[in-house]
Amino acid sequence: AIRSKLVAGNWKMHGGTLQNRDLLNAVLSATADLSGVELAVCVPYPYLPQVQSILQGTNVSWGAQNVSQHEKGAYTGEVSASMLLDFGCRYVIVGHSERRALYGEDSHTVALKFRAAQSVGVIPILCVGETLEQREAGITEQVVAKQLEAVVKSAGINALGTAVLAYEPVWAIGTGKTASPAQAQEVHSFIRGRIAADAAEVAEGLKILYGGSVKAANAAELFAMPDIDGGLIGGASLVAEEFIAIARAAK
Ligand code: G2H
Repeated sequence: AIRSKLVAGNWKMHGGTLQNRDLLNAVLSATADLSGVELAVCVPYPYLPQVQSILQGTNVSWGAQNVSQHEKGAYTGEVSASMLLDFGCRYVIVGHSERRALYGEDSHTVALKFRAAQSVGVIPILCVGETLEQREAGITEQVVAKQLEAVVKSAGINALGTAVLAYEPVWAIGTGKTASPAQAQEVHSFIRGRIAADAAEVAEGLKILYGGSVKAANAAELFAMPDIDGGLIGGASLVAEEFIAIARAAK
């Protein structure tokens, strides 16, 4: 394959200094020999220095789960992209459905966050995905295309050359319901095809991760699909054996 796989944990609002240390040490010792798969963890902001000090120089990179669209200023409680860079972040998740649904982030704001990350060299992991209602209404492709379009219009198609996408059907997030490999592949292939129409090389090199109840038991069959380039892993990334097995399934 031309694209190597990426398995990224999204810890969401979980963790603690002691658990983080144990989890990361277990992952590090079990994956040191794993080549050809990139691993990352996206952690809550306060743990960035801890995670940086544990992961620096290892095979696992790290990042955050959100970023301000603003460069700096009077934005109480916000964290800028350059701050993420200060703590060695390689990645930042933008537009996760929980941010869209619970914090009112619209596609325009997500596009600005995407650009803020790229402007300092942090790689955005842009999440897109439809709700159950939208899937049942048969508008999955329109929804995903619209979410993608907002970013492409703002940042330009070539910006996807230094980004990662994650397809996360909202109905599969934290619900234990995973999209079937065929269902996921269908959307991944749609996304890649859409981008290819404007920029074939960008589409060919773009990693599109699948996210939504990925676990050790279903990772291999998802990762075997031609347009699935790894996973964004929530709940299962908090359990060392699960995350390790998922990483191995991406080999
Ligand atoms: C989807 C995913 C990680 P989970 O949100 O981004 O979480 O694997 O728990 O469904």
